[in-house]
Order: sequence, then C-alpha cells, then structure tokens
Amino acid sequence: MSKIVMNRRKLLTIGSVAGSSALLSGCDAFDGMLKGNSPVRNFMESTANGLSFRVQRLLIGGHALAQEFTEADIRQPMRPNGITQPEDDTYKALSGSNFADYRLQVSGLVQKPLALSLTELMAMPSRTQITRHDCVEGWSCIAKWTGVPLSHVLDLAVVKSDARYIVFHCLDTIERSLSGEVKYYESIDLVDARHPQTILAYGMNDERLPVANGAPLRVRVERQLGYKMAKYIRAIEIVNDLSQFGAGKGGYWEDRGYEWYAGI
Ligand SMILES: Nc1nc2c(c(=O)[nH]1)N[C@H]1C(S)=C(S)[C@@H](COP(=O)(O)O)O[C@H]1N2
Ligand SMILES: [Mo]
Repeated sequence: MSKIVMNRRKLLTIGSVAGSSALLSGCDAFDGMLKGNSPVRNFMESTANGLSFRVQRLLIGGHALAQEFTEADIRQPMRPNGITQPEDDTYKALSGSNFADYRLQVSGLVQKPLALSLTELMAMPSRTQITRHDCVEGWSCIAKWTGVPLSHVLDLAVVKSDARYIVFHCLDTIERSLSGEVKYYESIDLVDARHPQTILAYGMNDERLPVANGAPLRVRVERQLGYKMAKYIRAIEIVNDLSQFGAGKGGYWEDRGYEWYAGI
C-alpha cells in the first residue's frame, strides 16, 4: 500500500502544487502566488485533473481515505470563502427560524424521494473527521467536520441502477448579472458520493455549522478541491447526465472553466 501511495505522490508532484498537499499549514500560505489566471496555475490545474482522475481511480481505487489530522492541527477557525452570507429571501427566512423549516430534498433516480429535517439528519449515524480543505486559490485550512455519511442518505432513498451522479442544488445566488441570477450548484459521481469520508456536514469544530461555512448543510468530499464542496445545500438530485444543469459542465465553477474532477 505504501508503495502505491509513493507512486501516486510521484505522479502527482506537479498536480499537488495546485492542491497544495502536505506543504501548507495556515490558511494564508501560498496566497498571492497562485492568484489570478496565470498560465502556470492553469497548467497545474489541468495536469492535476488529467492525472489525478486516472491515477487515483486506477492505482488506489475509489475508497482510499484522505489524510485525517488531530485536534492539535486545528490552528485557526475555518476560513470562509465564496458566498458567506446568502442574501436570498428563502435562505433568510430559513435561517431566521434557525432552520426549523429546512428540509433536504432528495429526488431524481431514487425509489423513495425524501424530505429530511435537520433533526432527522442529526439523528442518523454520524461521522466526525479532521481534514484539510484545499481551495484552488492556493490556501488550505484544517477543520473538524461532523455529519451524516452521504451513502447513508442514498441508501435510505434507494438509488436506481442507472444513476451516475449526485447534483447538489444550493440556496445561495453566486452571480447576479443582466442575464439573470445564478445559484451555486455542484456534482460528484457515485464513487465519491459513497466514499466513507463524504458526509453531509451540519457541524464544524464541535459547533453547529456557521452560516459563513454553509449552514445548515454542506458536503465534504475530502479528496477534492474546495469548490466541489457545496454549501447551503437545498436539494440533492440523483441523475445519469449532467448536461441539463447550468451550462452543462457539472457545477458553477466548471461552467466557467474549472475541471469537473478536482481530485487532490
Ligand atoms: N453554495 C456554495 N458552495 C460553495 C461556495 C459558494 O460560493 N457557494 N464556494 C466554494 C469554494 S470555492 C470553497 S473553497 C468552499 C469554501 O468553504 P468554506 O466557506 O467553508 O471555507 O466552498 C465551496 N462551496
Ligand atoms: Mo475554493
């Protein structure tokens, strides 16, 4: 096993710079170096994606765990990024009543569509993990996450055999332009969805998930870059084709050029 990991590390040497594996400690490390639309960064990103998808799936399979850390490694509060305070009326109404009326919708290619309250989600089996979040902007942060494994929710809904992807629909509007409002969305495949560290998190650093970090519910997909980890999740839809959402690339940032498979 360690030999395989070594091989993977070697192969991913270039790619890991974008994901900043192992090298970073604080949130601000690398800030300023990988900003903007630099050709170096673009090269590293595309290399990381092309390599990591093939290498991760072929050499280490779908279920290798991302590194987990200890309490002592949590050196600062989780840095919020992207939308940190949704201005949407629906969101404001839900947060105004402390998410008592929140229901996670689970629909699409399932035998039993679900609508789950936070109380129901929190009563399900839970997993807690201390992991490092790597943003494509070049910073990383270690935090403790608690939530229900996505695989558990998928089993309750009974996923149909032709399903391939999970789409996360979010409550926050990330873009307001002349052509309209765009809500954040993301998607992962069923291998990542059923990964043991993929959780729907409602807790962070032993407290309820703060609004800035995605309350009431955000996904953790620990072997992927930060933009894959949708915050403010309203619904999860199980599908076999991503072309019908947004511009068809599988996520808000993917529709703007980022790779769909952001493995690190
Ligand atoms: N709904 C939603 N999810 C999102 C974003 C966002 O703007 N809206 N930003 C993404 C990006 S780029 C990152 S790095 C992480 C940031 O999570 P954090 O605020 O907990 O640091 O959330 C991701 N998920
Ligand atoms: Mo990010």
